[in-house]
Amino acid sequence: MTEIYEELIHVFKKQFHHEPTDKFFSPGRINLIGEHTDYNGGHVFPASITLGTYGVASQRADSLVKLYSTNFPDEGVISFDVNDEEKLPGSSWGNFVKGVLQALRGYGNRFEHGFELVINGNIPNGSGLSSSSSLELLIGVVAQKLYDLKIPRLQLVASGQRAENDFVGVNTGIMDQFAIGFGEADQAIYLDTNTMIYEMVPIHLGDYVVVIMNTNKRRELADSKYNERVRETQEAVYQLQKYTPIQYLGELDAKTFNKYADKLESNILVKRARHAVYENERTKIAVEALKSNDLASFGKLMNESHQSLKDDYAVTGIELDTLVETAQTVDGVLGARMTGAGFGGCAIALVHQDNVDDLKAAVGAKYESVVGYDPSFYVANVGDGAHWVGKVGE
Ligand code: GAF
Repeated sequence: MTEIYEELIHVFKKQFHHEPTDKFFSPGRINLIGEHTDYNGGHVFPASITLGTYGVASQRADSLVKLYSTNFPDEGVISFDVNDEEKLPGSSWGNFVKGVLQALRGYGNRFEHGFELVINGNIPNGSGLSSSSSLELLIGVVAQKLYDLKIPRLQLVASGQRAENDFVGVNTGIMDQFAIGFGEADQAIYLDTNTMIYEMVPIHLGDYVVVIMNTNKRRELADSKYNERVRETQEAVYQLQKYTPIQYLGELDAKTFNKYADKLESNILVKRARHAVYENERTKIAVEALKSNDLASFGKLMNESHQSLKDDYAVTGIELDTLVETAQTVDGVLGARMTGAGFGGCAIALVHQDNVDDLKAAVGAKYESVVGYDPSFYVANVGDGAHWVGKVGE
């Protein structure tokens, strides 16, 4: 970690000709179970991981923001006024920064000065481990520290989500930003996205580990398909409201849903809504299983979750299915499922530590033969949420 900051300070001095004042870190996340439930008012069970976005920054005397990422050197230094509301052209990562600043202003925060920021992220790009939310929360903690703002954590989290929704145009739920804003080492977060009540649950896996399996697939059209699922489940709610007074599918248990399912006007809507309802139920049971150290039941629910995301929600695809379905056949694997939005990105497997190499070998070989290129593997370590790391030089 020290080396990453030394390198960032070096790059900062080269770009801006003075030392930065402060160091920051913001993680990525995995979701253990509870997928595509957050915008449906259901439960989620994510955890922040030790991969993430590192940053060094200092405040400027004028109102300019100057950004540089060692991951995107071709973009060079991105520069704009801290209060400017225009989007940057194309898909510049600077738009996530602008989006968070705009959302923070919307909550009444005022910025007179700009800042300089150099970042490096080690979350694989487009992997579905939420590199965008990691950046959003990094900007949140940078603004909080540099401007000495007393911003409540939930406002930082909501600002990240608003950046994503209003500025970037993806209608995501709150899960990713919440996991990154509230994450703690070795704990998962059990969040009810309807009430926003949450509970930290220690992750005691004994001899088991969570392995992240990356499809290394470019996530084309992922944003538009994601928004399509949001629309479909909203439409299902709208149609069901004629029979039962709900705001979200997460308010329905499986029995009540089945009573009204045939009122939905298309089979597609039945499938989408069924996933949202059953996944929410599974998540509640899975959290109880983890609390009572019943990893076998937890693993089984992971498998069921993936099946539902494949058959009913249609967000997996050949790459994720190959990873997950192969992993499920390996000795020592208790369960496997895609994690995050899907359409590519990553899956996770709950596997005995002695079988990690078997998993990599079996899944790697099968994936290469079906998909034509290699997946990547990382053991997930659960680390702290977004935070100020310290002063430079301390
Ligand atoms: C993405 C979104 F950002 C989350 O809000 C969540 O909906 C997830 O997909 C699916 O569970 O990561």
